[in-house]
Order: sequence, then C-alpha cells, then structure tokens
Amino acid sequence: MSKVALITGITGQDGAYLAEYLLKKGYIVHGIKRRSSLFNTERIDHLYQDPHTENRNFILHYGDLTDSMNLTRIIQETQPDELYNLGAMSHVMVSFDTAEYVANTDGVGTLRILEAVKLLGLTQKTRIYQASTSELYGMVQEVPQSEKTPFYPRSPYGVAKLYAFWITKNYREAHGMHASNGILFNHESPIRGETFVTRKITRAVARIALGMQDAVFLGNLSARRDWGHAKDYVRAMHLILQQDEPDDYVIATGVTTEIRKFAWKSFREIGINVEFSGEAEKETGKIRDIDEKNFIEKVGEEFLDDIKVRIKTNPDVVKVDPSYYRPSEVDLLIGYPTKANQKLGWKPEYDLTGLIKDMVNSDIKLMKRERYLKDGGWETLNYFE
Ligand code: NAP
Ligand code: F7E
Repeated sequence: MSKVALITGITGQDGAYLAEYLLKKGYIVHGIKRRSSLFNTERIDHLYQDPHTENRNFILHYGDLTDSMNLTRIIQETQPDELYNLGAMSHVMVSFDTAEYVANTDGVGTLRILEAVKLLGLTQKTRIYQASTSELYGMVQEVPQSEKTPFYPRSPYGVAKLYAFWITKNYREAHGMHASNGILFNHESPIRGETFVTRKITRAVARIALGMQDAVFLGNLSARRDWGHAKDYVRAMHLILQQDEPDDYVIATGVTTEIRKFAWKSFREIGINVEFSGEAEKETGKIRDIDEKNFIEKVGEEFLDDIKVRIKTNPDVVKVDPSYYRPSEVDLLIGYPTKANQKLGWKPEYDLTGLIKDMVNSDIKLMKRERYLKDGGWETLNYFE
C-alpha cells in the first residue's frame, strides 16, 4: 500500500521539491496551501491532477498554520504516515517587521501540528519532520556548528524556530512521538524565492547580461553562508523519517562562502569578471573584463556588444544599499554534517559551483522569456521551449 505524506508549505521551494520526490517514490501526497488573491501554485503546477482523475495521488487542501481546527481536520482526514512541517514565514529580514505573526506561524504553528497528531491518537502512526534551521545558531558559539552546538538566535524568525525546535523535541520525549528536527543550513535552487540573496543575485546576473537591469543592490557582502541545493536537502528530510528512532540532524555541505564571492562566481558563470573595491557602503563590484566565448555560449552573441560597452561607460554591477543591513546579523554559518553522513548515509550531489550553474542558467532562460514577452515577442516563444 502507498504511504501517505502530508506537507505544510507545499507551495514553497522545499515543498515543491519534496512533493515531486515523494510522488516519484509512490507516495500519496497531500499538501496544505493558503488561499491567496493571485495564483500561488506555480512551483507545483506541473504536479497538478484533475480532481476527477481516479487514483489521484496529489491532493491540495486549503489551510493555515495559524488555524488549529483546520489543521486538525486535515490531519484527521488524511491520516498521514509522514507529516513534513515546512510551512513558515521564512524570510529573516521580514521577520523583524512581522515578529508576532512569525511567532504564531513558525513557532506556535508547530505546536498546533504536534498537538493535533497527539489529540487524534496518531502518535504511533504519524512521523513528523520539523523544518528547523541553521538560524538557531545565530551568533555562533562554535565553528563549525553541529547538533551539539548551543543555540543563539538573532532574529524573530530564529527565536520562533527555537521554540519549534524544542517543542518538537519535547513532544518526542514526553509523548513518545516519532518527531525529528532537520537543522538545515541554507539551501537554494532555481525556484528559490526571489528576495533571498542567492536568487536575487542570479536573477540580477541574468537581467544585467540581457540589458534589463543596470546593477544589483545588496546589503552585507561579508556574511558567510553554507549553501547547498534544495534537491539534495529534501532527500535528507525523507531519510530522517525513515529511521527507526527519531532524532535531530544537521544538514549542510561543510563549506562556507561570502555573499561577495557568491556574486563573483555567479557573474563568472556567464563569462563576466567582476572586481570588488571600496569599503562598507562605498564598496562596488565592477565589470573588469569578459570571457567572450563563455558569454556567447551562455547568454548569446546578440547581447555581447551592449555588455562590452558597459565596461567603459557604466561598469558598476554590484552596489551596496544599507537598507538591506539587518538589525542583528548572522555573520558566519558552516555546518558539520557528519552525523547525517554516517547515520543517514546522506551526501549532497551538488557543490556550490553546480548550484550556481543551475540557478544562473535557469534565470537566463526565464529572463529571456520575460524580455521577449515584454517586447511583444509572442511568436518567438517556441524558441524557448
Ligand atoms: P518558502 O519557499 O518561503 O516556503 C514557505 C512555505 O510556507 C510556502 O508554501 C508558504 O506559503 C507557506 N506558509 C507561509 N506562511 C504560512 C502559514 N501561515 N500557514 C501555512 N503555510 C504558510 O520556504 P522554503 O525555503 O521552502 O523552506 C521550507 C521550510 O524550511 C521553512 O519552514 C523554512 O523556514 C525552513 N528552512 C529553510 C531553509 C532554506 O535555506 N531554504 C533552511 C532551513 C530551514 P505561500 O506560498 O502561500 O507563501
Ligand atoms: O540572507 C545577506 C544577509 O535572506 C543571507 C532562509 O531560508 O536561510 C535563509 O535565511 C545573507 C544574510 O538568507 C542581501 O544579510 C546581503 O547575511 O538569503 P538570505 P538567510 O537570512 O540566511 C536560513 C537557513 C533560513 O532558515 C531562512 O528561512 O545574505 N544579504 N545582501 C542579503 N540578504 C538578502 N535577503 N537580500 C540582500 O540584498
């Protein structure tokens, strides 16, 4: 018989990759999506099944992590073997402006899930995955960060997730539930939200190359992150729930990189060499030269002349805008994923170069499409299929 999974946050980056992964494994996948005034299912539209289809294995339910009764009803109706709690207001900077909402969704929302499973008598049936985060380490107390490193969150998001981490652990210990935390370090992909720094950069690289944007404005260029690919990280989520015993795991690559270097590598992926100079708000990244062969191969010959002109006229492609600085910053994250490597047998397939390649090339395709559509070029669309 097929296993049943319920995913909160199904419309997000991880929800989409996890749903696809579980469907390929033969699961019946239920997802909770929020009602929104515009379509919010773009990431999972390729998985959609007509409600009249027999033996449907991908089913969406309206819901919200702030609504206990709704969550309880959906869990009762779906009787999941595995419940992945991925829903959250996940943007750290935005959490400074919406702290109470984040506490309610990301913190108490996790309690609602755990309590519903307990109340419905499903503690022995339903295994729970909680989307914990490297933001728990915040002002890091140890380098690199492992499952044993003490937490010191630095944002309302981190603090809400701290509650979610501990309430998950408490329900495991107090009620014998199979509830586990995946402490995932940053993971990105071509479908990453556009306001996270990696996607903001790869999208801007594509737009700058195609003449659609002059420069990208960023905040703290010196912060360091341990970035992996979301496709690798959803495999780890699934592995965590296949273990006989529930536990907490750090999922990371063990490599850390500055934001500045991520930007440099992203431009370089399409043959644009950028040089950084200046300090703090005055720092800029300028085009130094172009590897024409690479640029033509990745972007197209028709865009080369314009970008060459920019070296002389307007070379600044990265600028600093202090409004992106955070009230309290997480300066350095680097994970120590040995427990996951050894116990789960998990290893990432993508390294940072592979991740950047995937993201930049996908954004070039997307932005070309956008550019041609804007120019009224409907008839040229087939070119991109
Ligand atoms: P994401 O792209 O921002 O997706 C978040 C999902 O949560 C979306 O489906 C969103 O729905 C949904 N959501 C937001 N508020 C909700 C609410 N009140 N009720 C129900 N659903 C709600 O995030 P992600 O990158 O996929 O991350 C998945 C989870 O892992 C999150 O919990 C995040 O905090 C955590 N995490 C992420 C990373 C990372 O680097 N990506 C690392 C560690 C932990 P809409 O589409 O309607 O907005
Ligand atoms: O910022 C710096 C910023 O927003 C990374 C979420 O998925 O991962 C994510 O949180 C760094 C920070 O991700 C800009 O100051 C510079 O130091 O891409 P981010 P995040 O805050 O690390 C963790 C693990 C999660 O759990 C979260 O849900 O980049 N930075 N300039 C910038 N950041 C943004 N967003 N925009 C900038 O312009």
